[in-house]
Amino acid sequence: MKPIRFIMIGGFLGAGKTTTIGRLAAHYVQQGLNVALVTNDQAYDLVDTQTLRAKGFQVGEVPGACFCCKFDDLISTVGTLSEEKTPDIVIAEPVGSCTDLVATVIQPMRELFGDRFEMGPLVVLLKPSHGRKILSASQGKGFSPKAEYIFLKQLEEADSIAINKIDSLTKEVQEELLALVQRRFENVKAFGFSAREGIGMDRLLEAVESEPVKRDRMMDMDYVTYAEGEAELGWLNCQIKASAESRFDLDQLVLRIVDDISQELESSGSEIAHLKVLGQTLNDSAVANRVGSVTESELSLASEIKTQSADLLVNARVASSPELLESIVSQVASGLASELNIDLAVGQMQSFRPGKPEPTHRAS
Ligand SMILES: Nc1nc2c(ncn2[C@@H]2O[C@H](COP(=O)(O)OP(=O)(O)O)[C@@H](O)[C@H]2O)c(=O)[nH]1
Ligand SMILES: [Mg+2]
Repeated sequence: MKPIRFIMIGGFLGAGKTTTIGRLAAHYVQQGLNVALVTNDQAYDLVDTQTLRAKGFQVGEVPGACFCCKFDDLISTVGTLSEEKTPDIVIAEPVGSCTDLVATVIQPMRELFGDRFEMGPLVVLLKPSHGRKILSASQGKGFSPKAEYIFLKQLEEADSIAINKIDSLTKEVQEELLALVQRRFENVKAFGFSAREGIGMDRLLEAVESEPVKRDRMMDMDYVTYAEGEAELGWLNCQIKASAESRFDLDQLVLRIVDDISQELESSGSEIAHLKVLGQTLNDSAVANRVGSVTESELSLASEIKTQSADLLVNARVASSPELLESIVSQVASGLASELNIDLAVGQMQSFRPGKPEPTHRAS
């Protein structure tokens, strides 16, 4: 049987992984290939899974921890996706705060399941807002020194670094970023593209289709700093059921929730890594995103509908305590409910700081 080509698109929270994977999947489907996607998160109820499914793709989900700690679940999820028809390509999105993927996922898959998988390269997306801050400072100017460690390790282990969102950067900033990346990671291939606008897709495809770099040894990793960096982030996933007597604009609602949560977080001095809200009815989906405290909120998927009811999912990764996140989300839901006359029933809420990563395997 022909092996499945396995590709991972890594990168920090909000770098554009889900958007990129959606674009790559559409490209390969158009070429007649059978494509399956795998999403991953520390918690359950993932906006990304629903966003990609809403685009019509076959998506499996590995929730509860990163791929490296849920290695067996990753393999069984790909197995489930292969039940009806073996995919030609599996594209996987690791958690945006995860690194050391070559040693803990790619190499173990190659060694243990080399007959089933043809391992593709690890393409890591660079989030420009963080990249510029972190790469141009000598130290400690990024999100937080330990989260910065994770950000840099993600880039260090990449087979290629794709600077995303160039549509939002001037030519000078694009060149500055590329030079910063090339100076720091001189042996890694780097290029710019835009997942949202489809600019530079030929460069992205070339990176994705190239052979992984041959390595003599795995990257050095300090798991204590890594764990502390992850634990600086508060994580919250929650469901909200929206219903009203008259129809409301779903796009406006998801965007308002992102805006209001962001405003509260800003007043409390908490930096956002990625905040996303999905609104879904039986046939339509809307997604609003915010990828930093200084960037604007945006509607990344418009439903263009009015409805009397919708299921909402909030996924927040913020440098704050989970308790604060919980109280802000509840407070925003009740404030908006009375302002907009929509019943916003907050359901299951998971909030925590990610635990210490304990990979199932680690190649040496
Ligand atoms: N301007 C711009 N925004 C983008 C681009 N790619 C993704 N985004 C936006 O960045 C946000 C986070 O994207 P997402 O794919 O969810 O990032 P992930 O967390 O890495 O999966 C969303 O609002 C996207 O619309 C891009 O090429 N240009
Ligand atoms: Mg994503």
